Amino acid sequence: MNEERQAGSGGETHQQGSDYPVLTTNQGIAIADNQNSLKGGERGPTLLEDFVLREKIFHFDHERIPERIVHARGSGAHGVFTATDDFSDVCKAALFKSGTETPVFVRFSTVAGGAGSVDTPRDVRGFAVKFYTSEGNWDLVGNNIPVFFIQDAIKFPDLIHAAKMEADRAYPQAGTAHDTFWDFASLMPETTHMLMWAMSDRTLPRSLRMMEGFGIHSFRLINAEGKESFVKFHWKPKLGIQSTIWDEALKLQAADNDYHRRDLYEAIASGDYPEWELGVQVFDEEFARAQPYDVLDSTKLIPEEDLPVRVIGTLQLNRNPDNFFAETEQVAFCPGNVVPGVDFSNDPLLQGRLFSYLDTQKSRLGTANFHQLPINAPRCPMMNFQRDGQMQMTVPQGRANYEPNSLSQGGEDGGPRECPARGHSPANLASGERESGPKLRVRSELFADHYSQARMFWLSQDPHEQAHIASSFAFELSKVEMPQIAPRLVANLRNVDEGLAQRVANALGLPLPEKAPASREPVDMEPSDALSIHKNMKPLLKGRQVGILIADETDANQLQQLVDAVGAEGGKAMIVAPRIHATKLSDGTMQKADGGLLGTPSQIFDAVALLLSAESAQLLARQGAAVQWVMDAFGHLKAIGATPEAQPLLDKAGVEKDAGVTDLDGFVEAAKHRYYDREPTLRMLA
Ligand code: HDD
Repeated sequence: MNEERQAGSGGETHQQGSDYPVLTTNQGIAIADNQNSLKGGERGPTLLEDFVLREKIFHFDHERIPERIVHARGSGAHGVFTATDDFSDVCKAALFKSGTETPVFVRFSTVAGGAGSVDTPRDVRGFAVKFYTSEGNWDLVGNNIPVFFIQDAIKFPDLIHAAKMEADRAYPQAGTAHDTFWDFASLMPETTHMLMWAMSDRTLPRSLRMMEGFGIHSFRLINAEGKESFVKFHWKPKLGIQSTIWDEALKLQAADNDYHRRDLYEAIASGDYPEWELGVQVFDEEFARAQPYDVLDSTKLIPEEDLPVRVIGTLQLNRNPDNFFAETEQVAFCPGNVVPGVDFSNDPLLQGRLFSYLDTQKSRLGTANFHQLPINAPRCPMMNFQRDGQMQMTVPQGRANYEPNSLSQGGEDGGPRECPARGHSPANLASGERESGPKLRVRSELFADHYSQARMFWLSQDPHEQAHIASSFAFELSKVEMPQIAPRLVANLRNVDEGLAQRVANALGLPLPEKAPASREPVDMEPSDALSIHKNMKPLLKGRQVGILIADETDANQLQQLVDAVGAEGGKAMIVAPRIHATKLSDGTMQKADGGLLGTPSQIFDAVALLLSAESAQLLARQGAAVQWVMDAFGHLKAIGATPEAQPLLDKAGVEKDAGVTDLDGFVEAAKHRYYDREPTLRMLA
């Protein structure tokens, strides 16, 4: 238990024999009455001298701090990073020494919405990791997509202004389907590669536990001999990648605003700890020079087929925050926080970030002492001569507040000194590389290729994924009102793939516009399977949730067997019934359900089973909620297992037999998959 928690919950116990500690003001004065303010007479006015009331309301009035300008909506967890491979050939950082365990705090987020927005809009997800290493804090502040919208930090305020709710009308919240975003995107062809990812199911993760993470930029690593390498960081979820589909994501917003936050919290609380592997793509200048793209350009990735990902560690999230505000809200990530052995590249997007985060923390947390907050403080010794400032929490001892000093010669404590051997030395010093030139507001030549990798991404997707991308473009652009925007975007898409552009134009009912001139002709790149979700999904029940619909006369044995079978595979079974508190099973026992049918729609499940008697199935086939429950599970391409008696409900919901519609025997196996082949029979995709 840390000091803050003791201060909050410890203290003197009640004198009248109760176990509760005494409630006090912030000044430690015991409170006699927390129900009534002090009044002049029974029906008289409230008195200003009531310091208990004044202090309580004053503090309440100041509870909120400015939310993050981007990534305001987030969920966090504590965990541990374990180095699993000897990586000293590349990096000298202590956290990578094989077997080393480093505490971490991770915050996942959406980008565009405010702090109170929903968890499942179409949006990029932040994946920020703070490593409390023995050599200081290292923050790897990435996303679940390996590229970014823009190439230079100077465009970030424009991008974010365009993406967030519009300036005059303050909508839409948490979504890019509006004029200003697509106006900006269509005028900035460098966004095209990221748009392809954003319009794919990558922006609809099924769970925060089932998405990849990326450091995006090329960073530099240095080993003990001073040898430098470039690196790209990858987080690979042990549960595989899994996304929802658009209709499901929309309905999830209605079903559960906190879908991802709850999923993360419950998984950790139940001991089903989410895990990722940390992988690296390590390369040198020679490799960098040989590529048809610039490795300093954050709109480009390095295909894993060209440079395999080497796994060097495991991340496990194993403890929920004790307090959302103190930890998840106050955590302050800064890409500029690096440890010896890790350094930056000259990526102009990264360079701008090095300024922005420190600056934003001062504005958000109100003081340059934000590093003293428990969630931000390093877990290794920290000593310097920085002093004072708002909310100074430490009490430095002695006279030494400057350096050099000779106070120790007079018998006093002279304080800490520099340590070149352990200190962080910039990578280019280590290599002696010269990085200077004329002052220019330019980008290097290869940055001008905006389409080769967008095309590679498109060609790497399977036909279902391509249909989702084309349909998302069509959906988002259908929300755009200004006539010049959609044709301009489609004109850009012609540089990615003519078929894609045609499909989007057709879906919008627009004539195909003239192809936009490319500032640099795209080159052909081999498709990469690593870029596809469908090619990388793992058939697992672990981490997934199965909904079991029961009603009166459900077979008690079948129910128990199914719950056990799901649990044996690491899945979570959740029983749903029309009446939550009282379902009479076939053996006469009363079963309490985990959720009522009306409040537990099937979109929160990965697969559903219908354990119904003939009579119940007949009854439920006349209930809209039950029919919708099954219809949505089918429409969202999920496995449906059913007793033969449940057939009337399946029929009413329009369920047609396919590989994902099974009897109870085949259900657990079927539940490990999604049935994308079903989709073309259900809805028109672009
Ligand atoms: Fe950023 C927050 C990720 C470019 C400026 N960013 C923020 C967070 C993530 C990212 C995950 C939330 C951290 C948390 O959970 O507290 N940002 C990225 C990635 C980028 C990127 C992956 C490109 C590769 N960001 C970027 C640029 C700038 C910023 C170019 C400014 C020039 N980002 C910020 C910020 C935020 C932030 C305004 C808002 C809250 C915060 O920093 O702490 O400073």
